[in-house]
Amino acid sequence: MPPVNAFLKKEDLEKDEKSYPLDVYFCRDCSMVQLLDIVSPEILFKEYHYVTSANLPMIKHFSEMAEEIIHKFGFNNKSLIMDIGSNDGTLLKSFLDVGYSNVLGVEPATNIAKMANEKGIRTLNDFFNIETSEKIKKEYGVADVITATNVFGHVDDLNGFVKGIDILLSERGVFVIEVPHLIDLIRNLEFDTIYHEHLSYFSLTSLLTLFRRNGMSVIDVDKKNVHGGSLRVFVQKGPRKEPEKVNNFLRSERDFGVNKLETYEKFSNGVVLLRENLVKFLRDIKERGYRIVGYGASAKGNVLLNYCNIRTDIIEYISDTTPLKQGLYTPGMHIPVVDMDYFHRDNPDYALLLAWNYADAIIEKEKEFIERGGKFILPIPSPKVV
Ligand code: DWN
Repeated sequence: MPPVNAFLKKEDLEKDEKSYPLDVYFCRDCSMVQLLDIVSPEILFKEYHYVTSANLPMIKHFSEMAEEIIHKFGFNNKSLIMDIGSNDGTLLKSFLDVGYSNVLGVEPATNIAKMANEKGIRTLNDFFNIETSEKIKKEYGVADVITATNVFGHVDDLNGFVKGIDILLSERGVFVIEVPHLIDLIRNLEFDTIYHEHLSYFSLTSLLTLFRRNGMSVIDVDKKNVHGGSLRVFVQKGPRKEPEKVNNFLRSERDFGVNKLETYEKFSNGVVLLRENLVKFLRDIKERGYRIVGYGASAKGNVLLNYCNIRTDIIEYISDTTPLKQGLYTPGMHIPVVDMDYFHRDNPDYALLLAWNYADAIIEKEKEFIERGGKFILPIPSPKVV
């Protein structure tokens, strides 16, 4: 599998393209699900094509998240609020908008950190680890709020990352992470969310072990319906008794079989079947003379296309709202990415929804396409036409 956010320029298409093993492992001891083939974060994140604010539903999601944290913990607006893996500063902007001006982002992608600073969101262009946490503490002091959304799963040295949080977090501070929930991934066959950027696939079960190991405690957990089903986990320093809500959650994960290898073997067989069904489904549509395009040039979409070997003979192009991706070609399958005007002018018969995690918002937004007879294909857990 090639790095699935590594979109290519036209002139790069002839060059040889790197691919890396993508095997997923299960820990019988703590139920962690992880990749063991680590692709250097320099390769994956230094130059990045994913921009949070290109996804309108995420702007709304993060403003609700900022409101919830302020409401729940009521820090004053002098508190240092940090976001790790802050991308273009979308979440931090939500804190700024409600008067919390002491914000700081940490973002490794140079091109994205530049966008955030140009928008006036103070952002350090760096990876977060123990060294950077000590540097930040010296310069900015301790933080009352530290967030990490769709970042925690991207980290190789998790213990080092958590130790860095412990250094930086104030005594009463809260660390809030948001990660895709392994249970949803397995239940809904969300195999396409497995790629090199995502080193770990968390359940509350595996997260609890990780935080306890590093002297921190989970004080609350909520389910959020973004990115195919996510966990929002609230963590504080020191050993604390887990609330009933956390224990109920752990019980439901055990009932699901989160700690059993056969849960993952069944999932794996389901993915092979999904591929057969999806490719057959798309080929039938083509044989009946209809045209199919892709909608949303997402990282997960590139996993799905590469795993199913779906090329331009089936998907002519993919439309996307991210200016950084438009005019480029997808890694591996080399499908051209176009802007939304192209899609609306072209009015194809079918659009394979490669950003299925935003299905509701996109179907709502593309009412005209549907009224003109256009149809969306939702690829997982089995092909469905809307
Ligand atoms: O974990 C990660 C998640 C948060 O974002 C990163 N590792 C990489 C990335 O994964 P992804 O690319 O699968 O994320 P999205 O947010 O599902 O990507 C959606 C894509 O679809 C974006 O390129 C934007 C595009 N889009 C669109 O064309 N029209 C999105 C929306 C909402 C739309 O209406």
